[in-house]
Amino acid sequence: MVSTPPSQFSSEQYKTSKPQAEEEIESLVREEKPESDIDLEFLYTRDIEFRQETIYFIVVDRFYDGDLENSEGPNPELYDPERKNWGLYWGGDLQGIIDKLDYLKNLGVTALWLTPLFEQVEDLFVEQAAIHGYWTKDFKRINPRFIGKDENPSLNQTQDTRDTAFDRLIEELHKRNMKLVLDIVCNHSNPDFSGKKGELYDDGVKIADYNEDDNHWYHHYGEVTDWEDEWQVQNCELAGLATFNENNIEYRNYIKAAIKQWLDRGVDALRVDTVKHMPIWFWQEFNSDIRAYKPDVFIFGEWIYASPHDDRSVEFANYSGMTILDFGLCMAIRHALGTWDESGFHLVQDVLNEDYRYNGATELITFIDNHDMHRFGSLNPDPDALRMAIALIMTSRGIPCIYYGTEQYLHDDTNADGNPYGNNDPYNRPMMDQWDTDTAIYQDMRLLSGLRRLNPAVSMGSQWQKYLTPDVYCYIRRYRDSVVFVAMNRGESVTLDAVETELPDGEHTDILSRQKYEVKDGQLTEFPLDSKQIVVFSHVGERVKGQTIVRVQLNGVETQPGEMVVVIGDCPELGNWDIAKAYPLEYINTNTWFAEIPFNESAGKLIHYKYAMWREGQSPLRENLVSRRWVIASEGTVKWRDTWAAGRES
Ligand SMILES: [Ca+2]
Ligand SMILES: [Ca+2]
Repeated sequence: MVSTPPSQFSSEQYKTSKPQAEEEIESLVREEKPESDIDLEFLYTRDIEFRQETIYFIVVDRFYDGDLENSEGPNPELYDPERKNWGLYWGGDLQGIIDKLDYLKNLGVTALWLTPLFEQVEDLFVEQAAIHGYWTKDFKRINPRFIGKDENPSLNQTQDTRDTAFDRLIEELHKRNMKLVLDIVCNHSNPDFSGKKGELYDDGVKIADYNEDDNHWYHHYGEVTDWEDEWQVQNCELAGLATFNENNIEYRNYIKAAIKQWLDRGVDALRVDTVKHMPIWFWQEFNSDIRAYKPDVFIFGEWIYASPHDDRSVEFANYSGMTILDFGLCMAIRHALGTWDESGFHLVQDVLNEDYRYNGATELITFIDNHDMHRFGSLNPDPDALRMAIALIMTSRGIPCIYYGTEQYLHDDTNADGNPYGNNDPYNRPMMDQWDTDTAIYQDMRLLSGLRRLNPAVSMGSQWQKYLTPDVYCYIRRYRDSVVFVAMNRGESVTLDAVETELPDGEHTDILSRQKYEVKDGQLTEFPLDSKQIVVFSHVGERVKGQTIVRVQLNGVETQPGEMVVVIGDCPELGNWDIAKAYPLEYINTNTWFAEIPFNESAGKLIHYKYAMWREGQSPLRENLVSRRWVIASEGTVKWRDTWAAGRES
């Protein structure tokens, strides 16, 4: 049972609210209309564009110690200045990240995902301190180990005090046009340590306790025992962590209010932990509320071992209101280039062939390793294999996320057994130990991050396989007349007779090696690829320009070759309902069509539109609905995401 707080309808509160109500009524009967406080920007923008970003994921404690004063923290026994005990804090903090921002910016990083920054339990659980940040004590306070010693919130400071290392980090990031991704956890608080469990605080005030749970903030069903049982996965505990009861509105209000405070401080995006362990309705409500509060926040979730073959993770990616980390592609790359599976690049293409299952495959977050699996370098110490894996995620569809230290070949192989699903935690979280800006991967990332921002084919385009064997992989990305061609070879040196590139004829320069190649009739002929070589050509076509650009994505339309999807509407940009002047969309995959539509005349106005399909030799098929409508923002870039309303034969 969820109890109602007794104070909610106290007479005192009622008295204080009465004059306000009278004032509201008065304002309604006044002749002049009260000024609208509805922010119309909310109507214009559905979500932020994140596809050009290059994300870098940092375990804060293991990156750089920029402030020796805070390292001992509230409990000095949890700190190991020698950095020998892997279960203890090693001193990394937010000042350390600020100190290295120029190193990161120069690497091509445009967004930082940091492990959770919330205040953690200051105790050991199975000989581990909460260095990872997933054992939260107070979602409204910062881990004092990450900010200045005198900025510690328990020293009479609260979340409202906005002059901590966290606020300076946000300021320094934004100054460099970089973004911050806050890692959040809604499923659980903290585990049983020293007889305590699930003690939770609201900006320093205790509000819940697993062992005295009168208000039912937690589920009490014990550990998950059957991972195939969806009810258990959603309601039972993971590794003894106190698991929130999402049916309790007080809990939901607390967690949403906490996250909104962090957004107020300038957070740009959220990475959400353990999304599989809460029902989809919770996430739909959460995302709806968060975006109503801050419309341009980008959100992605961790559905562990999500795959295009797993219906439930696909449903989550399509209907929860957030995209997900692409474990499917990650595992394929780990098999192809980590453990050198004999199927090689076929495994990668097999995953991409399933992209039609996602409504937004170009927004999946791609990666090759993280804090919960062997580092890629532990699977395969060959630096050239790592280079290929990074080049692959930085040029394929999706938004790449690089685990800290990858550019320095950072890895510790203690207990690493070569199993791509293996997890040598905590040894996959070593301290950054060098800052060399001349490594091959540092240089590649810098160039490929530039490519992602310069060429829209990489961030928004379709992906087409052009040559595929287990060892050699050539593909292109295409959007309008922009093209990127990528080739890589994990095997012995080869010469390919002919490869289609869709590039314009003439000389093209590999952006990694600056070597020049000749394209004739759209083909590379007698194309040599050394062992472990990567080649990337970029051709940037004309960019779409307009006062307002609407990025339109349509899902669920089934087309045959020769058929084309267009947008028609009641404004000049959409042909004033003349289908001959409709705006064409680009094919991305069998489920997705996309276009950037420039609006000038109709910027700032209400317009009506619908989709239609051009078919050779037949009359066009229009959507079977009256029309869709939208207010076009007066400037900037916005998105529409629609699903085809099945037409009828005319
Ligand atoms: Ca420190
Ligand atoms: Ca749960």
